[in-house]
Amino acid sequence: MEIHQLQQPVHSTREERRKQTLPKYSPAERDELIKKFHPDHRESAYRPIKFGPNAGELTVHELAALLEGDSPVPADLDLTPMHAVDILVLGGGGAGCAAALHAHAAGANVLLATKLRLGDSNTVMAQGGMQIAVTREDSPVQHFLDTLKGGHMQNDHELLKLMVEEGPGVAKWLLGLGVLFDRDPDGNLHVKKGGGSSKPRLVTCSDYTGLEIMRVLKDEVLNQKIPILEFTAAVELLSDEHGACTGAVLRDLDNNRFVVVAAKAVVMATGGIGRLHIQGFPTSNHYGATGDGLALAYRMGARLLQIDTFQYHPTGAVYPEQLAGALVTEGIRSEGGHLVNGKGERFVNELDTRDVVSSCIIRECEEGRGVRTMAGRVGVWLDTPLLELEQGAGTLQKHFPAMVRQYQRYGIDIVNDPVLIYPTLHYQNGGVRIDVNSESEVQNLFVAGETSGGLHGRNRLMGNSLLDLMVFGKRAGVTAGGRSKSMPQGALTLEHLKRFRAEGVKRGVSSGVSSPMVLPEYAKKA
Ligand code: MEZ
Repeated sequence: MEIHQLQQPVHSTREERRKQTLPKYSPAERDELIKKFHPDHRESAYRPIKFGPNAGELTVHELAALLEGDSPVPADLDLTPMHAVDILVLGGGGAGCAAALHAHAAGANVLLATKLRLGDSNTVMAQGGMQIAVTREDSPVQHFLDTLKGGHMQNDHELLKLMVEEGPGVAKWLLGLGVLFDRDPDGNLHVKKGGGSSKPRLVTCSDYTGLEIMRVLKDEVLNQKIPILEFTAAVELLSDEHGACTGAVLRDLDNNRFVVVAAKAVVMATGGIGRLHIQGFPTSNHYGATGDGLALAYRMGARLLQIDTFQYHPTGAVYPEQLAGALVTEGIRSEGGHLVNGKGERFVNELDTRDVVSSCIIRECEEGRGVRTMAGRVGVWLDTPLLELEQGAGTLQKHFPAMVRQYQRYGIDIVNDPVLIYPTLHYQNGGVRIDVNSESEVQNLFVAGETSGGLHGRNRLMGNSLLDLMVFGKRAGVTAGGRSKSMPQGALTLEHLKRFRAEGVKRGVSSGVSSPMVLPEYAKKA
């Protein structure tokens, strides 16, 4: 059947659905749905990690292989440094740039190395906003409670408290740097409501919030003349005789040569893991999101948290094939867009938390109420034309210009036609355990942003990732930058790697996997 014919039930049921209010599921129903349909609960997707700090714990096969994989760095590599700095920042996304700027402001000599171009990151993929309690009707306490509930009460309370309390300061800093957040007619910051939140709390830049923030951060890194190495990927960390972090081995992707950097402290902000395509899921993540930081920190001895839980964003594009996995912002549901199955029925309150909504979409598809494309993908509809009816003609173009354009490029007009969606691998809920200053269990190894874990519990709320990057990027930069002034450079060794390799041999593990992955597997086959 042609896609237009498949869309008919959405058009024919729209008027009826407009009168409907769907109740939210009870806590018991939510738990049951998640256990039955959420990909985190597919037992066959998991196995215990064989060695290292998280030995015996379960994670997905793709990540376990990466953690147990072998470094490309030979044990006898000449460790004469090509660069010697106070702070080495790994990663050129939001957390990396924030850390670099704050370390620089603290008087440290900073080098920022990034595997692709400055700004290529999941930060730019965060479309729908950043949660900050900025209105009179809201408070950091309310933000704390919503986030805790969304995270199934598994969030680190100390980290969460800091994040919500420091939110307003982050908004001020970004405004000062020139981020053009949306405003109300009276000039106040305009806020929108996201899934799982009790109050409108998302500050936005239309549907390209992360892109706008990144534009400004990139400019500022350049303005401050912070040295940058682009197309240079971190492939190993360096340690001294006490196991503290003292720098990194990078690989110049232009000529494949190793680049040794001595640093008094390293801030790892290497981002997410979507390009591992866990359980075969498509992803909303950028091309470099291969979980490199997790593997590097792990063999240094840093413990990982909650690495058995991942976020599958409910609305990833299914059609056209070229967009498979691309994000369709939660903002569309926040503004009233219905999720509709192949029979024209709504099946979940669209503003429930992401894990619940995704579970319900998977349920609809598994139970035969989904819509199959010619390419064999399955999904349900997101009724975008409804927004024009409810909020007036021109709403989509005004509030979601990036989304309109994303589809227009393929001849699809989301003003008149709904879009087909299915959960897409979006975020790694867990990551490297950090303290309130973003320091991992390895001394002088700081971790910020998506590579870190604990803050979001088992399900992150929309918009909390952008705030996380800014708060903990700053904390890493300020602490590492401040500390570096009174600290000598430690010795550069690969002792941790020798120990890790020896443990792997002892456990009989020889996976043959090179780790970190650096670029997705399919990039290497191309
Ligand atoms: O925080 C996010 O994941 C986000 C803002 C995504 C979106 O749907 O726009």
